[in-house]
Amino acid sequence: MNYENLKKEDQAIFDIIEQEKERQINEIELIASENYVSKSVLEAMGSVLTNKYSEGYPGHRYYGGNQMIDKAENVAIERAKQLFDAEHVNVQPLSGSPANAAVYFAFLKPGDKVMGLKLDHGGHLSHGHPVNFSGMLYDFVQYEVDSKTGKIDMEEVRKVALKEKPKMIVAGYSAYSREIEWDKFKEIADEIGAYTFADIAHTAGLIAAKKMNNPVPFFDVVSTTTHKTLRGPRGAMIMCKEKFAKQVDRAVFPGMQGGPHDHINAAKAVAFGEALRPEFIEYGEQVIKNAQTMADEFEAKDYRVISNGTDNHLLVVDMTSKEIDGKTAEIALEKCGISVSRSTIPNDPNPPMKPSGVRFGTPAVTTRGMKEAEIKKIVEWIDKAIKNRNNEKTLKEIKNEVKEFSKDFPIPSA
Ligand code: DSN
Repeated sequence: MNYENLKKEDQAIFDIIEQEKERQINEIELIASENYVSKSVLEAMGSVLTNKYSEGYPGHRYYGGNQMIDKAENVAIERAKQLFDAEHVNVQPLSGSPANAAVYFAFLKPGDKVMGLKLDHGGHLSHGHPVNFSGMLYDFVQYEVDSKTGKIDMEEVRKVALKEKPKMIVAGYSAYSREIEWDKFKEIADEIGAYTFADIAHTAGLIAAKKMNNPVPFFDVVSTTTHKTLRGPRGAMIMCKEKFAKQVDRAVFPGMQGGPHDHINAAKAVAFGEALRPEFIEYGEQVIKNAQTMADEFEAKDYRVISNGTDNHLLVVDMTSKEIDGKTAEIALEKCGISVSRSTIPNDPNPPMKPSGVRFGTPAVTTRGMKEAEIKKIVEWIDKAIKNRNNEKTLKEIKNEVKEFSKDFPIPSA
């Protein structure tokens, strides 16, 4: 990306962008929801398409001059359909929570009963947490992971569903490391006549790479962000059965949003094009191998990994097994140039600001070309940092080593 003008016109923001670029280059990114876009995605995001207003949908806009915007949005829609085997796609949602709000708006009335996974068990705020619009507007009942296995027990889900008879069941999570039994969710929903809603924000890239099961062909509606494992611009989309197309589109616009972000939607098209290439299948496979290697390495060092492993791109580690909380671990690792996010563990006795766990993810490091050997090295550093969390000198030494190591793994868009 050429920032020549920015450098001349706005030194303050230019400097901040340069500093952030340096941080990304010199540090290791293990936040499970982050990734690095390609140069092509970045270029589309930085294009003149941002100048346009285009309320409505291709062929039916409320503003003139949308011939090219229509083409770009249609390319995004067609590629998304191909990637996920979707009947209908709306690429306009601005981000994950607004996409989920539009889904609820399309299928439910305020006060309707919905079933979602509890936040501290791996769910998302927008799946019914009381501080979120979802928990305030809808009557959410929550299911949990099994306290022994750390996995979702479909018999328990069925029991809650039969007892509560929700109008919609939500599956798909933010901090759950196992394959999801979409078919069983569908069976249970059919038993009680509930809608099925999958939020695949975290695993969309792995599903697109055909490395995890795809709920899109048989769930009523599926939302995803586009910037996590899918490696596109920051945004979202909704996929649904053709019979729900109208109500979903109307919920997004004019129900929830005004003008779509056309530059972002074009960048989504670019990212979907990249995800359709064979290299993306290799990427998805390596993301999972890296996460599994990381889980094995942590277990070998006596850390408790929730559910004893992972089937996807992330793992949640109970840091109290090393007498440290998630926040203190996050801060110690940040001092070493390793970014992670603190996380609750199932039935966490500690509060969300200082929870017991840390969530680690491999999408970003895999984009940089890191493989199993590098993951082992990273876990060595993490373990050393945790053990030496009060030793600023050691943390600084690790930071220098991380910086040196990172030089060999360029970031595509930096
Ligand atoms: N913030 C995202 C994550 O980290 O999982 C979810 O919205």
